Amino acid sequence: MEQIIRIAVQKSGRLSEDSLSLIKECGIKFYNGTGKLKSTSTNFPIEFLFLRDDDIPGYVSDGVADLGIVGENEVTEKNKEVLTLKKLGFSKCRLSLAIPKGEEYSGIEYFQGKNIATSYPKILGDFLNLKKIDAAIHEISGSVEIAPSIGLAEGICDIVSSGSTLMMNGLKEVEEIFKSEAVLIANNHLAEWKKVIVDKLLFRMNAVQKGRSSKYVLLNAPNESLEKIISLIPGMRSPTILPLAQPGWSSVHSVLSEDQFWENIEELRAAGAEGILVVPIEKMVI
Ligand code: PRT
Ligand code: ZN
Repeated sequence: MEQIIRIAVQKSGRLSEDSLSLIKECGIKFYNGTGKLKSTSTNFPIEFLFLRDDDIPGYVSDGVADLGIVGENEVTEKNKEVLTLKKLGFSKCRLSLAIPKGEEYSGIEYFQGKNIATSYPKILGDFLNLKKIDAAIHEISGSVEIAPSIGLAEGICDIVSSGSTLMMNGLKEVEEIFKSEAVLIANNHLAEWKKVIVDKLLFRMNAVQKGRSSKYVLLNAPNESLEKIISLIPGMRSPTILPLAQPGWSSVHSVLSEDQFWENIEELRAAGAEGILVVPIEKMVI
């Protein structure tokens, strides 16, 4: 039998686009026609299952899929036995408690004896237990935000990203109970040959992620300030220094994180750097 691993990704929704572009940036080619539920890569031993995100932790823990890309909120809520291999840095959001805007919020005791509507009964239940709050959890699968206005519950616990859905529904966020982003999960009992393929995939994902967060910087500097400039942009091993045609000047090439770049830009300019170019990096292997 051909040795191939299976990864479950969301069919359509907030995770799909970023999941598929990460895989494509790893150089993995596949056909993803609309309505297709399965697809096999043409240049990497991997098969894709396109599923609802709610089902992904279960499929991975059962071993129907070896890997999955899903939000941490779903992994924790479904409480299945899976390994989290890697945080992927997209689909960031939080799970929060919210109450009607006009209500006064005194602290978590506000929820004592109250009704809370949510699609995340496990995460909410664990949080309330920890805080020793006795509240009734009403599990509903969608449109949680309207629960207070129709009299179903006094508060809600739902995913928040920009906060505009809460605002539009006359609610205010009062407690953040869980932070989430997309993660790569794996079955707990992968065969050794599957682990080898998973490691290859992880190696590529790491190279893509490092590339995304780093920049290639080129600048011109007078030779007398090279020492100072090198200390500001030390790069991977050390920067490349090339002489310019104009005597007394050099071109300095280095790699640094975008944050580092913004932190050091003023000092670089003060040290005499000019003609500064910042170029994206596609992949980076250290
Ligand atoms: O059909 P399927 O079951 O696969 O998808 P789904 O509808 O269950 O999930 P989907 O695609 O909406 O979200 C997938 C995952 O994206 C979630 O499990 C989270 O991990 C993550 N994510 C990131 C979000 C949000 N941001 C988000 N804003 N999931 C949901 N929302 C919703 C939230 O429920 C609320 O209705 O957006 C609204 C709040 O957004 P703001 O920006 O108004 O605050
Ligand atoms: Zn879902």
